[in-house]
Amino acid sequence: MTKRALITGITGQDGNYLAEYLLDQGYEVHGLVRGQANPKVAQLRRSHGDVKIVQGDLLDQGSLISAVQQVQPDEVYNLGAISYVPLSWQQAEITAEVTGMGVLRMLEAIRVVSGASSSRTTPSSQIRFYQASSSEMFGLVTEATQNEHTPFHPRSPYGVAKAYGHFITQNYRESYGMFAVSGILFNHESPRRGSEFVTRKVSRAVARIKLGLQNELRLGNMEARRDWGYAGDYVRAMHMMLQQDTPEDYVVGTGHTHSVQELVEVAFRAVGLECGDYVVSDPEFRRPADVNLLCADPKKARDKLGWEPAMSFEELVTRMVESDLALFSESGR
Ligand code: NAP
Ligand code: G4F
Repeated sequence: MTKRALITGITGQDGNYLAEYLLDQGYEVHGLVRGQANPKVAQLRRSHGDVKIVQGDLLDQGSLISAVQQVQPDEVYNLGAISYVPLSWQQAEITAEVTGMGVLRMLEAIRVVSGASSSRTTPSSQIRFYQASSSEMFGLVTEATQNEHTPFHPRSPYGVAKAYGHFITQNYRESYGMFAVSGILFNHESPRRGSEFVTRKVSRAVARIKLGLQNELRLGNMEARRDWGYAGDYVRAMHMMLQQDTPEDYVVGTGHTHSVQELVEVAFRAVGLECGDYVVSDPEFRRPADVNLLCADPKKARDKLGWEPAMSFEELVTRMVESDLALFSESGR
């Protein structure tokens, strides 16, 4: 029988890759969108015409219940969030509502529709739930690598909201016997990454500088280190987690860490330029509190899921720069 998936955050980077992956696996894919006016919805219809659109908002409980009732999914992937960390200081309350409370609302929608009442009763239909947890929850780390047992010390309102989403998912699993899991994903990027995130900001700027459309790149904390992987690899891990016999949480990352400085050097090297000639330090892009080091210990995902990332950091950055070069060569601005 054809499996049915409901994806929140379908217009985002991961939603896009996951929809593509699940369609390839033969799924019927439904994407929750807030409004049809969003240009990304039209773009999604053009690029992934087989995705069925369902209306709903993580701020609105009734709309989520209706969406789950309408779609009757086998699997729900909750990728919707306010995901840009700096915005979470400017809009802390709405971040808590969407990124944190939105998880509770989605779990409630599943609980109500599937009739789960307590851990002693088995829900009439097992809708499997994936929560997009984040390595931002680790925050101020004291260990060189982070795994499923590393304590959380979030450094942003976003990280705090994600920690709530993580624990409420665990709680619904334990309280109601739901198949609800969290993937604690480290940073993952692609040519489809939003332009506000540092990798894409860099790849766009390098392409534009190479084409003579821009003459500098202004950045904040260049010492911050991240475990950067390719988004296309990470959506496979999300799917794998929902195919297991038991619901468990997993850390997903490459196990390698690089600084923003290294990212910039690789990106400029890809077009034969020296980064020192173009990069300007700008306090505007520094955060009230930053996460200085993230590096995954993905042993559990490797051993239990058999998941491995396929793309290296250098290849990822080079591909992003090449994609932006093609984009800006075509548009000329
Ligand atoms: P993204 O590109 O920023 O996409 C976010 C999605 O959330 C968009 O589709 C957006 O829809 C949707 N959204 C925002 N507010 C909503 C609301 N009120 N109701 C329903 N949907 C709403 O994020 P991403 O990079 O694909 O990440 C996917 C998920 O993984 C997010 O939860 C993120 O926090 C988490 N995560 C990402 C990474 C990473 O490195 N990419 C790492 C760890 C965890 P609109 O188009 O309508 O705005
Ligand atoms: O690319 P970023 O904005 O990603 P950040 O904050 O790590 O968050 C991303 O990854 C999380 C997983 O760990 C996700 F949960 C989250 O939703 C998002 O996808 O910043 C990366 C680093 C930071 O330390 C930042 O201070 O780059 C540093 N940075 C330096 N200059 C900059 C800039 N970041 C941005 N966005 N812009 C700059 O100009």
